Amino acid sequence: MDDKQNINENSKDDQLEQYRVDDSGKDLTTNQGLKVSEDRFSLTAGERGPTLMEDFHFREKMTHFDHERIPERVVHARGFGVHGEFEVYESMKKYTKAKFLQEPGKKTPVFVRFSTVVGFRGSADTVRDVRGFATKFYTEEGNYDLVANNMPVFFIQDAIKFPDIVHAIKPEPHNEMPQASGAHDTFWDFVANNQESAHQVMWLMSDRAIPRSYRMMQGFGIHTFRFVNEQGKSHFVKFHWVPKLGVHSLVWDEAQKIAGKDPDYNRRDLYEAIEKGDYPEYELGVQIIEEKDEFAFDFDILDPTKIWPEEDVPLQIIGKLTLNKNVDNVFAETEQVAFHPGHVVPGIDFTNDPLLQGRLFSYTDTQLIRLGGPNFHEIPINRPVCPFHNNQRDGYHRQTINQGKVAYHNNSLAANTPDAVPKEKGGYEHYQEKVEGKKVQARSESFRDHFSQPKLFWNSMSEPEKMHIKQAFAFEVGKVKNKSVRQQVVDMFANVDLELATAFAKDIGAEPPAKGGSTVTQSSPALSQENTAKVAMTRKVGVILNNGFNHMDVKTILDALKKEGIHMEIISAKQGKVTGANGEQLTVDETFTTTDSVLYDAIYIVGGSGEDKKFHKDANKFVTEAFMHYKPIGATHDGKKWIEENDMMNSKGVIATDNVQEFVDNFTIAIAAHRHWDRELI
Ligand code: HDE
Repeated sequence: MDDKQNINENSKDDQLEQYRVDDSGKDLTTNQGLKVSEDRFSLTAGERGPTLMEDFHFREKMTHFDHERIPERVVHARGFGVHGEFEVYESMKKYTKAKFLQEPGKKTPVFVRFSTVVGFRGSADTVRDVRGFATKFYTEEGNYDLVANNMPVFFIQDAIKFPDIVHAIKPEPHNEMPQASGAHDTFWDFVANNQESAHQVMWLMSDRAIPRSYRMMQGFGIHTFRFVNEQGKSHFVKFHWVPKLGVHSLVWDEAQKIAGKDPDYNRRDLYEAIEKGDYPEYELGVQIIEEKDEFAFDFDILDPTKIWPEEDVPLQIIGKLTLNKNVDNVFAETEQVAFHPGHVVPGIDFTNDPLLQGRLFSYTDTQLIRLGGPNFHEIPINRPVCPFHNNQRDGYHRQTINQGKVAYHNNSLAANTPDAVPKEKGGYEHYQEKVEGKKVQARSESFRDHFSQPKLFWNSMSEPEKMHIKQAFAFEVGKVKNKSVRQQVVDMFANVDLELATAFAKDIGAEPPAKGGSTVTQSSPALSQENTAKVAMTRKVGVILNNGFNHMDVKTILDALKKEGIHMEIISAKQGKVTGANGEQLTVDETFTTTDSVLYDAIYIVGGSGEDKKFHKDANKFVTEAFMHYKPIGATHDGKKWIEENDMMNSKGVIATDNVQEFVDNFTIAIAAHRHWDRELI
């Protein structure tokens, strides 16, 4: 094992390089290194006879294949991992001694895995669900894992309920339906009978549950952790990732269609962005509360169903994460990476949040079954980049060859090494929090208020966001077959907001609640996606062209949009080239058959003089569907007639003009706006 100390942003890549193998151009061998002369026919007794046991190559190949699968993660099975680096903006020395957070400019290699939670490994990306956002920092003091979600609260307050919530939301056991969805009886039965879930359910019914891109969603560590500084002083801390591209979502109809048209939509988006050099960036923010203020809030800061409103506890931006490399092999890296909230470094510690405490047990336990034994830390993606030595030995698939005869402590034969390291020299010391109390199975009264913060969330939503939440409840609870469960859900959410509960009660044939509604009137603007960053960069525009298009103008427009960092795909009736009025040609990227309106952020329709009935119909479908999903639509030249025909001329986000500069400017602004909800509110 190499004991190199000079760790930088390339250290993980350098380490992985030792394990990379390029098989191309090589001789075919067995796993024992024997050259193989025949790989198409097994060894048989005669050309028409039975296969012989003796065929070791056949047996080895088939046996390996038979054992290719490992159990998928019990939750977060479907994920996509990428490499990157984290750079510190501001030293956190005042709060933590964690070495990777001390010096501005310091870079640490990271591996990030994004995921959905509920669906099986082969399920669609764009389902309504929480998203995982797990980051492994390969620091000089060992691996630090920030295992986060894209929503800042959780369904339950105590880890003991985790198997229950997961059993309730996963497909029902008698028929294994529905896949990757909470829209069924057992999930909503769980919700109504575990009312601490109210806050997370509000987030789950919101647009946050259908992110446009992993590049456009936040990450939250959820729990309250501790920062501990060199002097041993502790502060409570919450971690946030804030995407530079802003937080943006799909609309529900679109999300469902994408699930069929391109189930890999979110992973493809991330993969392609990195391949194109559009490296996704997220800033790391921390909210910090002093120990003396532990009880200064009207909620318990240990309760994972609560946020710390950013208006009360400001977010301090301290660094930047850049994702800049796709994996070489999804199984070796993404599937085998093993995260654990208990992987901490000196200066980062836990609190008594009862959800966090249970997670500290679950993650190692799950890796033991999933990765087949206690040596998963030796898998290349999981290995720390700093040295690691101890007396742990043996077990399935052990790779390290520990030399010598001493595997115990204390010893004299190896001068009592490997030896513990005093905290002054970097040994981890658990924060010496004073704890006392009777052993009880009970929850503090301070965890009891389940409805004030959901109401704060509701109050903070813009009108379109509120409308989407109502529609989501109507869909999800509308799928529940059991009438009593539907009614219980209505009655529960009446405690949050009467208007909300009444609205979806009507849609699902339940009794509207007579009374209810939390009295909270505050809102937190930071919670609304309307207040997020809005940029056109990296958005994908479908450009509909037909033969006979105005080449000069179109070329100028496409070049100008490209300069804004916008990506375009030319869509036409047939693959090959499309020819402009003056004979110039452009290459067609996709056809009406191979792609779909839902796969673009915006549609720009140019058309062309040579169109026929079929082209007209197909192009019309793209434009009207984009309109229905509130997307920006651009039209120039022959394309303008689609806008007139569909009566879209004066709609927000529809830019139809032959003035090239005006078109480019306004279309770019319309793309940056993401969606034009005014159309929905009419
Ligand atoms: Fe997890 N969670 N979780 N979780 N979680 C897992 O670990 C668990 C929770 C999160 O990309 C599992 O390796 C319990 C909160 C992410 O590999 C498992 C509880 C948050 C990932 C597990 C929670 C998360 C996981 C399944 C309640 C956000 C994917 C496979 C006490 C802060 C990591 C695995 C990846 C994965 C247990 C709650 C985030 C079974 C018991 C809260 C992002 O160990």
